[in-house]
Amino acid sequence: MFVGIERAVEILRSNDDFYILTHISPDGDTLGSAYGLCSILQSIGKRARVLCADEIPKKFSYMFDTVDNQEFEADTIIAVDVADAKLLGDNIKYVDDIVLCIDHHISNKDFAKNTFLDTKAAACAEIIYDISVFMKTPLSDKAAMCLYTGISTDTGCFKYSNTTPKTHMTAAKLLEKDFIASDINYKMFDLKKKSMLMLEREVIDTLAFYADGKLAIACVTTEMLKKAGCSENEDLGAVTSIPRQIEGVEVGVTIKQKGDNHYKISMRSSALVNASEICAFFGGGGHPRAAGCEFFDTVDNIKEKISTKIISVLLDKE
Ligand SMILES: [Mn+2]
Repeated sequence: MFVGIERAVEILRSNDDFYILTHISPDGDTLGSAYGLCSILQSIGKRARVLCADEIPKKFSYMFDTVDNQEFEADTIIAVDVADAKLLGDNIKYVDDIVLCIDHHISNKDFAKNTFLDTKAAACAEIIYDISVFMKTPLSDKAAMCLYTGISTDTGCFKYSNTTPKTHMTAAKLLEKDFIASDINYKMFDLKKKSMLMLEREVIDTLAFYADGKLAIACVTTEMLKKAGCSENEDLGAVTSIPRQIEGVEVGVTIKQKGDNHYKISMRSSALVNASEICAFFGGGGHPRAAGCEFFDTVDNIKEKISTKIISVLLDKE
């Protein structure tokens, strides 16, 4: 059931022992929201722990020590930035007990008992900040750093079209706290491992263009990950953005291998095309400009299916 901030806050206030679940392939927003909320709850004397079904990439490790990580059995389960129960990974075991989901995805499936959804928020971390203001809880420097990470990463460092005046005003409030935002943004956006640069070179070689260059499709196979020296669960955000960096490309697609004939698709689009709708056609979802779906098929078949669909959408726009 969709609820407002009052009900969300009532759930947070009236309970004491929380698990905060993130989505799998954790990003800066799900982690920043979870650690930020964890801090806030701990600061008002509650017990809280962040649980992620996947290993957390090292570049986010600075968020670990922002909270007290002691283990305990929770009685209240919350999910943050999780649009669909299947994104919980192994934490799906908690699904029937999730009393509150705080999210900003338009594709949110309302799988929790209560869902506080704000689709205007650029990041879930923006909503966590609103909650802290509503609750009048003190926000520590460390919590602010986590929430800032969420907002910065989900807006591509305030570059994406989801960035609103409120996004900037929230970030400005957070910047009043004591943490070094430029260090976070350097770590999130500029710094890369040598293996990732090698992988980018491989991925550029796979680029295929369709519809007079309006559609670009790139591939990342497990073979390529191995060759470049990347691990299987590497954060592929950098390669996912390659197709849309090319002039003239309205839709950029990255096909990422997950297993034998199992691939995940990341789609990034201009305002011309709704990536969320295209991905929904293939059983996926996401945001209008950034969405994803999954296929059990060969790369050639996937390319064929996706390009046919996107070309027809592009033709409709002409
Ligand atoms: Mn998010």
